[in-house]
Amino acid sequence: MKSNQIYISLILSLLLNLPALAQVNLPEFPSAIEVEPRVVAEVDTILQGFTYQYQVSNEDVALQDIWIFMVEIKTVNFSATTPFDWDSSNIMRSNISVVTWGANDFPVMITPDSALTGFGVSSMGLPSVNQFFASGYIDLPQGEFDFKKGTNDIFFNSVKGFTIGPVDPPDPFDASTFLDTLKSYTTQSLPLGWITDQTTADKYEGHFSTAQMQLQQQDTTAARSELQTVLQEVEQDSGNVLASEAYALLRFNTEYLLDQLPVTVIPVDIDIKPDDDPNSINPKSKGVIPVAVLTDQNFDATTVDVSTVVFGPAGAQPVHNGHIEDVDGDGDDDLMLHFNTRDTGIQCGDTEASLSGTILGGQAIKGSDSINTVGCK
Ligand SMILES: [Ca+2]
Ligand SMILES: [Ca+2]
Ligand SMILES: [Ca+2]
Repeated sequence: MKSNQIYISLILSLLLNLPALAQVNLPEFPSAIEVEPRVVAEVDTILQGFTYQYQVSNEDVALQDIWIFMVEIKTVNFSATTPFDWDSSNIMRSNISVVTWGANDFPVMITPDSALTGFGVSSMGLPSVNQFFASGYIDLPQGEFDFKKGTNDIFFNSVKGFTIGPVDPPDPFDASTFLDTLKSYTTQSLPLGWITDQTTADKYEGHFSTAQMQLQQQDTTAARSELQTVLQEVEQDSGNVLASEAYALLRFNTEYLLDQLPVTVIPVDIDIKPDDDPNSINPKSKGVIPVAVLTDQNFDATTVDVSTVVFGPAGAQPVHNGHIEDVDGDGDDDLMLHFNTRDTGIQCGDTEASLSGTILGGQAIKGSDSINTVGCK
């Protein structure tokens, strides 16, 4: 261990652990708050969870170098990466858990009017509004000190602000409560400058309120659609009216919420080979298989988004845009589609084939019909 590392460990332990002494005529414990930290956080998805990357800068008006940077972490499952010649450790005290980065050497401290990247956290935890703390370098005098109230507490003797960091998803999960959290992230982002204007904040709060109302009315499909709109808008707003922090809060929490909301699938009636029963299919045929999507009192087949439709185990796409006709002669309009047999993936011995897709507006549909494979010897 380098001597300066020992020194840092000593000061960290002083900052964290020493009881206040009530003696007179001792040198005061130095203040570590003469720093002007600005923190920019960006979040990316990885295979399992997220990476949080922090850029820490120290404004030119600062009088001290930043040599300790801490971010609140609201989960126990995370790992940290550090800039060159910095160390990281985890501290849990008084219900606040932080990852702590400390500079090992003078040249790597964040001097006034400079910035440093490389502070990273990987976690399954979702982005939330978390505190950060930054402390200035203290040249400790020798001997004992007079501890003013809190000066031996790094959570006190540091400059605090807000950034984003991971939080465990709520357990048990309640979608409406989660939407309250999303609304509060929107509200908190405005004064922090992560959302630049009230109109944008109101827009997102409106989406979340609407989704909440739709869920109360058991309309999961409408709520999902409202949340998909949020995902489209955060992409458009990213970098102009949304800073990276608000983008991460709104996007990744909305995506998480969508994952928790069940996709409802409308069951539809299909008729494979409308003129045929049983529906004989030769899997080796170079021809097409006609499939009708039928309209009934609960479902209008003319609303099907043909571009989304797939048929058979291999998911064949229709060979044309389909046409509307009353296939079954019951007086309402049905949708007639054709699929190349060889694209369907239907194999000898299969007894059923399914068609799926969505209607215009996004709701999923699925229907199946029996088949009888021939020409298989
Ligand atoms: Ca048929
Ligand atoms: Ca009908
Ligand atoms: Ca019909």
